[in-house]
Amino acid sequence: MLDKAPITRSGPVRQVHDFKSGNEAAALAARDIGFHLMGYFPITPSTEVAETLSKMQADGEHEIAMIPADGEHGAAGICYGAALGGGRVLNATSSQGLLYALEQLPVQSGTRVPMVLNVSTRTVSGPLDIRCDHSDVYFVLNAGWIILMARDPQAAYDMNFAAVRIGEHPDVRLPVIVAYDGFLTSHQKRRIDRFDDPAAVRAFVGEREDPYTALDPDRPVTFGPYMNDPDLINNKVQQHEAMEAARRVIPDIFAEFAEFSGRDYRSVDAYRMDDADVALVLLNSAAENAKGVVDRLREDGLKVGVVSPNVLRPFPTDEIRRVLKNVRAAVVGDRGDSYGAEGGNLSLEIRAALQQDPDNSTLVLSRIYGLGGKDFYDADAEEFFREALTAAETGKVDVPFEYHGAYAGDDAAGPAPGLPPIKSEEVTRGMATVTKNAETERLEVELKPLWEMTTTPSRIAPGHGACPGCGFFPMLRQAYNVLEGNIVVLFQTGCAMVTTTGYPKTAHRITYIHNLFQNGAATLSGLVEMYHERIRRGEIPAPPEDEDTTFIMVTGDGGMDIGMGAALGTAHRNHRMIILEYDNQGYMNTGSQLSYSTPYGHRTSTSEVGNNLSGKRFHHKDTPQIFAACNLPYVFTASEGYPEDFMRKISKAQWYARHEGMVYGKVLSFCPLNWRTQDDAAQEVLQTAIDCCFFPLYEVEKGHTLVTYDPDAIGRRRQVADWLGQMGKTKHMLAKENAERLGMIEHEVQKRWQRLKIKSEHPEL
Ligand SMILES: Cc1ncc(C[n+]2csc(CCOP(=O)(O)OP(=O)(O)O)c2C)c(N)n1
Ligand code: SF4
Ligand SMILES: [Mg+2]
Repeated sequence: MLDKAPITRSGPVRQVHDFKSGNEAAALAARDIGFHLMGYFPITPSTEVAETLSKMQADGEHEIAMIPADGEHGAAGICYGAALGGGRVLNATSSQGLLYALEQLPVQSGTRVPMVLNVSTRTVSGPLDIRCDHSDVYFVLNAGWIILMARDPQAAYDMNFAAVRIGEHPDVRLPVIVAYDGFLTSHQKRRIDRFDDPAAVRAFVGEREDPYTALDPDRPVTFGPYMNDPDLINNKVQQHEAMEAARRVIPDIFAEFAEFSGRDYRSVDAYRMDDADVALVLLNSAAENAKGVVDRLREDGLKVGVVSPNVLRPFPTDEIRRVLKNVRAAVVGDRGDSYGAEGGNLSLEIRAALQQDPDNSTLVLSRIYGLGGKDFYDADAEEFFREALTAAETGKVDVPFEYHGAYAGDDAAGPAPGLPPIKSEEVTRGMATVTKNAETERLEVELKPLWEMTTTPSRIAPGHGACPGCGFFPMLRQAYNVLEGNIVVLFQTGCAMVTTTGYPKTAHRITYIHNLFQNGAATLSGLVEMYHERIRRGEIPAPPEDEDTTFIMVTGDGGMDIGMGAALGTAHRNHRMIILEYDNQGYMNTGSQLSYSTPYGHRTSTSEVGNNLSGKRFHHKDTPQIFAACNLPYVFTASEGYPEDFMRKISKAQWYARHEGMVYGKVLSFCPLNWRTQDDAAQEVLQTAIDCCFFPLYEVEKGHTLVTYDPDAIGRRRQVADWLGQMGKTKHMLAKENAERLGMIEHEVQKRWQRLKIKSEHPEL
């Protein structure tokens, strides 16, 4: 909490050294600024901002309301709504997350609602790669947000303070992005100085003042009215003027910040540029690398320097012209291509800035470097300088645009083959026989003995990158034992995807597709329809009856948060496919953040446990009931701990997907790493989850619910507390001070179980 001590503005404020990564520094700044609210959704490498704040919140270090969104689009909406309420708002994201939020960004800038968004930059998909480049932040250049660049953890800390002041300036009133390099800055710890005088910080950031808020009953306001020509274009003139105002305001705020902190930022960072003949222009951490090379080349008498904008929007045109005025040649390195434009965005904008200056004749070479986290070494900077020196000497540019240190690959040198693709005949062994009971109209399944199933080759090859004990693979193996014929799988992003396909290898011996986990269901539904359409047109052979290809989307529980909209759309259209969710109760692939399926009170890296907080604060999502409400032909729950039950259900799922429409199945799937158990504890933990009725096994077939395992009926009912005591992530719930929380989850579990049993017992339900 900030205290109310008097403040002093003379000279740098009291500060302490710390050793922090860029993400941690951004989180510290958020704490020190005292934002009202953060709306967020995890994505590597920015997740740590929310995680760090979550831990701090649990320990009572700040009072920021932390709202876990259902996806970045939701997070952006939460932030926009909160900012309309007049408080200070924060978000952090990267890559696909930024793109998923993109649609909301112009809404916010267009209605002039300030907030701060930290972007830990990462390459955009596809293919998926989690490491740094600037292709994500380049996408938002047209979003109307101010964009500040932060070259190291110190700058990530500092720019957050500047961002609040710049964005909220009455002449500006725009949202602000602070962008720092994923991993290179977000994860590398460096020494930083952080403020140690809360009252002075409070005085520096001041109070947010909004001309209007959505929370003032005395002054109702219409935000975002429908607007047409000519008002819209006039409105955009105002938005343009706000950016122009930012151009004036930014140097003032930077100067104030310099006085406050002792750290002097300019719109353009110019290193040894006073007499430079050639320059290298780079963004963020690569520019820092290049400074060492400048020092070395200067020792050889070469007049070189580095230029690096600290501000991308508004683009510091005048400063760029000034700093490059006497430079004969410059290499502009872009960590992101504007495909087809013959230059990355930075080089295009620098060329445009110089072209407007009649006194400038700097030759510009555009180079694309470091995509997808490709390292940028001293040797790379040196090569750029040599190219610029050659251009300066010869007075001409031989290669205006080029990819640096990369090539288009060699068709002849494809990846070494792994196991050969598997043929449908090899895996169609009749391990499950599905028949319809004429009386009940339900499907019945007869399974071959388990030992016989071991002879079925798997559609997934041995060898994957999952943790020992991971439950996903036994689950998939069980499904593949009984599924017949040709299968096409689509995996949404998550552990199962990441651990089975690391280029150039794939563990899939059948056709596999990846799409991001917000849109897999829609993607697969498109493929399903193309399959049937091409059969209808005679372009691909019609399969014999009962032998249609089966399309399965494999998703984690997280995918059923962010991807819920696409999945529900798919369900309502009733495409002939299966959605198979392995529920490990969290976003495990990104380091165990809470999903909406995470049970109440469970500890995750965004629902931390401390003196002030005790795990997740809302109950787990009842996804099977949501899909049941879509009136699908078949919905089921299962667990890899009950193979025969699961295999019966997945066989029925295939029948329904072939004959009637969409199936959804949720399978409780063991995750020893993040549940904090022994690797071999699956059987015990899953059994208790089922026996305590937290995870009931049931199916909803043509609208009729049937509990397929009733622990009450066979005297195996256990307490929820027994299950919670088996996992490190939940042990805290058994502490005396958490008795009320324990009661809440017990109550919820019992309530849902009772309803289910009533449905199961009633012939109409
Ligand atoms: C739009 C977008 N936001 C966030 C991410 C980061 N991300 C990738 S996988 C994942 C978690 C997936 O959770 P879940 O579906 O439960 O699968 P699990 O990792 O648990 O296997 C997240 C948050 C992303 N790739 N794209
Ligand atoms: S984190 Fe969990 S779900 Fe992911 S691979 Fe490891 S055990 Fe499996
Ligand atoms: Mg999960």
